[in-house]
Amino acid sequence: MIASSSVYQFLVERVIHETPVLSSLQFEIHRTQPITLYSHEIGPNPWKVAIILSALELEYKTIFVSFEEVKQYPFVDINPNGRLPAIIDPNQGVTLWESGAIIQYLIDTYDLSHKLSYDNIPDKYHTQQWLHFQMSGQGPYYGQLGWFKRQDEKQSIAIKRYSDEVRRVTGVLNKVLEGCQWLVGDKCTYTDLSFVPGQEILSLLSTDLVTELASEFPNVKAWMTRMKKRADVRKVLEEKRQAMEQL
Ligand SMILES: N[C@@H](CCC(=O)N[C@@H](CS)C(=O)NCC(=O)O)C(=O)O
Repeated sequence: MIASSSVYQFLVERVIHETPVLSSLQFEIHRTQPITLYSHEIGPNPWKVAIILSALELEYKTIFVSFEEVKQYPFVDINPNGRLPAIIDPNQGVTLWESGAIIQYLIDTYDLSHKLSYDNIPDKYHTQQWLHFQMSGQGPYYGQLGWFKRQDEKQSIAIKRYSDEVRRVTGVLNKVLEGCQWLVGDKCTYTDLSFVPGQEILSLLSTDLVTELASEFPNVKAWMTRMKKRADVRKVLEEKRQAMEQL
């Protein structure tokens, strides 16, 4: 039964993918039941996923889970790592955690017309490369800066280490964006969008750092401004602002 429904799904997707008229209807076909996004009001990682869901025009419902609840049952049945985000996609019977894996899944499953992605080599892998950089560079270093900044006992060596890393990561992005609008090719992809919540969270950590980065790295500033003009990004950032207000 499972095998035949997978074959059916595969055939439907091939027909949709290879038929331009049907390709434009793909979202309607897939948009049967909303995807559940387990999120947090402040933490940036779930909001990366929210932006991709919105950019793909997928219906989703958000469930906020506190940092206490993430480490307990029943949430650890969804994500044994006790972190956010996680998703449940009832349309495909998929439960998934780790924001990079979730984004890749959403792109592979629902971006069949490559609105936010590429299917050519090397662009397909260059977009993945930048997502890995977001996950291994921006995500952890910015997260650690946030953690050390929140402690009552300030560890200046750790704060310096992670502020320097934030500056280094932003510098890498600034260099590659010189003369370019987007990280890969000529369109805004999922990988560009995945950097938005992380860069935005800096304003909660240090206004001085934000001011310094804006003047040192104008390409990153312009890139963020371009993305924050998108309706989907604006909508999600506004949802985050409202969610934080309710805390
Ligand atoms: N690599 C993970 C990181 C997830 C992560 O650290 N999420 C934060 C929220 S943005 C969290 O759940 N923190 C709870 C905790 O640290 O206990 C991902 O990208 O999904």
